Amino acid sequence: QTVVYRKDYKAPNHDVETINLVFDLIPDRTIVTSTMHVVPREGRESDEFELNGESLQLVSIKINGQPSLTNQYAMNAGKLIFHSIKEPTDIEIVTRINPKANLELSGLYLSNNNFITQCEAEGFRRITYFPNRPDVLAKYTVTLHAPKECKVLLSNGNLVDQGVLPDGRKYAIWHDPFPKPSYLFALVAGNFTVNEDKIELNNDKTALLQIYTEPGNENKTVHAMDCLKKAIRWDEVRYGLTLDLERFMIVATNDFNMGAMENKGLNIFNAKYVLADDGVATDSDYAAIESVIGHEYFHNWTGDRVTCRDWFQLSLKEGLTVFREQEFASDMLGSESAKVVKRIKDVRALRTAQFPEDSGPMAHPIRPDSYSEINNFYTMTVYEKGAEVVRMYQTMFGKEGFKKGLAEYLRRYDGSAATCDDFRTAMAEANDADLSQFALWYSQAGTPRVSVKTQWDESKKTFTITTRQSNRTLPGQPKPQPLMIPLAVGVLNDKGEDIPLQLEGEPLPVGTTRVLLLNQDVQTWTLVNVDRRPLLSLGRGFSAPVICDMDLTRDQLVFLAKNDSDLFNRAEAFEKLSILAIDAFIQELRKTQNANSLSPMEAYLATFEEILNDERLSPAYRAEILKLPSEQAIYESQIIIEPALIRAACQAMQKKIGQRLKTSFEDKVKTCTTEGIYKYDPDLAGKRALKFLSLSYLVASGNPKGVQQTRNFFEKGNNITDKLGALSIAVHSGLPIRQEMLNKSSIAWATEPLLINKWLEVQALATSVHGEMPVVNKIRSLMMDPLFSIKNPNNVYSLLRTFFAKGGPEFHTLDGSGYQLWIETVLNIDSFNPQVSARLARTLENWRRYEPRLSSMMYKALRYVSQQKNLSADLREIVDKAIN
Ligand code: B3K
Ligand code: ZN
Repeated sequence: QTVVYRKDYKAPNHDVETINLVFDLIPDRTIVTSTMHVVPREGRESDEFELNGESLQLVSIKINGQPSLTNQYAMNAGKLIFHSIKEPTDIEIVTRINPKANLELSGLYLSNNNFITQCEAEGFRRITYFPNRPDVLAKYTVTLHAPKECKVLLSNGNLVDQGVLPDGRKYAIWHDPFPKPSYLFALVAGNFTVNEDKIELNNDKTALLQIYTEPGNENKTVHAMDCLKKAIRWDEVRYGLTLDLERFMIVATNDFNMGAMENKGLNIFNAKYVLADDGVATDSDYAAIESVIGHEYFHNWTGDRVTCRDWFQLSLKEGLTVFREQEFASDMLGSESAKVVKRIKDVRALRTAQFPEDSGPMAHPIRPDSYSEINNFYTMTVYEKGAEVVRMYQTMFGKEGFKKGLAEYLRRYDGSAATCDDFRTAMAEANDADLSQFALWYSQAGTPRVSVKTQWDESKKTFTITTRQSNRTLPGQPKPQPLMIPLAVGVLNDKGEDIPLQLEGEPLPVGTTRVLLLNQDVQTWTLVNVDRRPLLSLGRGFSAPVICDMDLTRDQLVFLAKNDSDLFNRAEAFEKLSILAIDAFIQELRKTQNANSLSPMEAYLATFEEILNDERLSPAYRAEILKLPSEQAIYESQIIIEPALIRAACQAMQKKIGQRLKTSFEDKVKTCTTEGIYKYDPDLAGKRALKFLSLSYLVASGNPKGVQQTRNFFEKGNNITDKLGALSIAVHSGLPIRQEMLNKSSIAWATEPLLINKWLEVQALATSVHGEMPVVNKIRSLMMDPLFSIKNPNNVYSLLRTFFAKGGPEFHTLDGSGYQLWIETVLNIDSFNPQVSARLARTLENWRRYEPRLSSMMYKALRYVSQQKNLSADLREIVDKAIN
């Protein structure tokens, strides 16, 4: 397998100043005529002009209008190389491609007979021969010729002309004034309807906003349009960044490998991040749409105007844009407590998905040093840890300092391709700071650990905080160096109040939350005038992507969970308590296999109840904090993962809590039931979340009224949040009514792809019921259902990826049937869509952490796949890394 190394980067020999593309769009034989104006670069290494191509049929080549001679170029291993381009030259290349046969969904493909493109990272080479690398930026003019049934013909930039060709076909010509890398090229042609609107920009220009969807969905784009307008406004207000286009288009499709794509002026979205109404989108979907619309829009500056020099710099645009998206979503939430809920959710996602990645076989720094398939590196590390690294600049320099740094970065690199170092340097210089040590965040993989010890000296009234950072040594990596870590802390007195923080040598206290800037292995800070017993609140707001270790007793955790003024850290303390409580159940179950006699400790239950009934805390916050840690989060807390035991412990805990706090839960179900027509609003969403949280505890405890209410919400709910919330509880708890509910929904939801995915996902999380078909078999039969298509990534993610990643003991069965299904589906999908098979395959990569009986079968499954010939480069990289 070929591996690409960051250290091998070489600048291209040539620039492509302009490219003129003409597409004759026919589903199984599209002709692409590309004319490039190629200009040699000063100081180039050679005169060779290198283009990439994949799955292309070459029709003809002309150089400066003349048919080319075969000795002018060579073709090998996916490359077309012109031997000697010494002068500015026009090269015309005609290729033929087959969009209909393109099931990889990379390049030009069909979705429901509409033409769609996806070019990041390396899809453009499947359209035409081109230097398909992000540091070659060209100005594009695109002409589309299409059958007359094609109602809509789109590409990037501005519409120059459109009409009917002499043969009756249609045409449209688009010109994008901004130079862009080929991965940002897009084309859409087919039958769509459009919802359009206008926005006045802060430069007094007006931009046209359009959202294209398949017919029948025109009423489901109101929320997305609203989000787009908010995102445009937010970027103006917060960062002074204005939309630079006359029109901004979004197209929704049901066949898409990932979430969405930021093609300049023509974003293409997975329909699930665009379409919303009370019948198809849950509260979480509404929130996710806002984030993804924001994310892709923000790429217009961070990604499109300034792009990446090479794919190792991916986090330069992704980490930064995720951070911007998170700040946007947070600013859209009115209250502090709603913002905290968002932060808790983001951090939970980081811990349950990125931390394991960072300690497993795919561990890589946010700026990787090598890859064999770049599509495998659109990871939680590059995106989410990358965003945390960007956030640390803001933590260190404040919002204004960050804004200055961002402006400086954009000023320096506008219209070009930059590196992570360029960004860091711009930040440092704009803020007059030395960030050389901070560079380590880009080169060191693994989650750093910060162990903290504190000591209070009653007589001297000092409180000493000692931090020790340690970073895991990774095979083949240099010994890790201490990082620069901004650690936000507060100190509570024995009444639970924040005390003013005054460091030794300071004349006065400075606030009650402060950022300690760690930069050595071991460091000590001494606070003075601490006259009552203090307790440290560590890593407030998750100020750095590290694991903080501090030996806290149960009582101290209870104290923090009840009193910490930092709502994020209250949730942290409560989560630690929950893990302790579940751990006790796990220990006990390991011994007795009987959970009936178990009961969580009183202090835990009392804290739980107090928070549940604390009306000063928003329902959304209470729902988030009182949710039992996910099984994936519990896996992270265990030395050896035993899925069955962990599931049993969680169920037993839920049952006990449900029994003990019955009255409070019943009260919440009642008071949090939202009346009237459905409206998405974070506060109402919070109420619904608390209602379903309460209901899930009640149902877990076998409460008949809870079961009845579950049925009612499903039958009578006037929105999908209620219906799906109820269905999930029924299926996950194996209630007898679940089958009837599933049948009803399969009939009611059959014509709506978004709902089919939800229907599949719910069943991937089912709990099997004694005497009935095991869930693995149920999954197999769902794969035969006409509602499921293995060719559709959303279907595969909803059913199979959910099952492999979150099925717990239903997937990790001792008879190996889950792993057998994994092998079959991974190999099957790999034969037509490697990006999806590779993503699916990653669900077994942390096999080493599971109990021996399971881990040996997991290893065998991975090895079996790795022994197959003809694996895609994508899948090969994942399975080989996993077993070696
Ligand atoms: N930049 C795209 C991701 C492309 C993934 C290619 N395998 C979406 C985003 O991050 O905005
Ligand atoms: Zn992105």
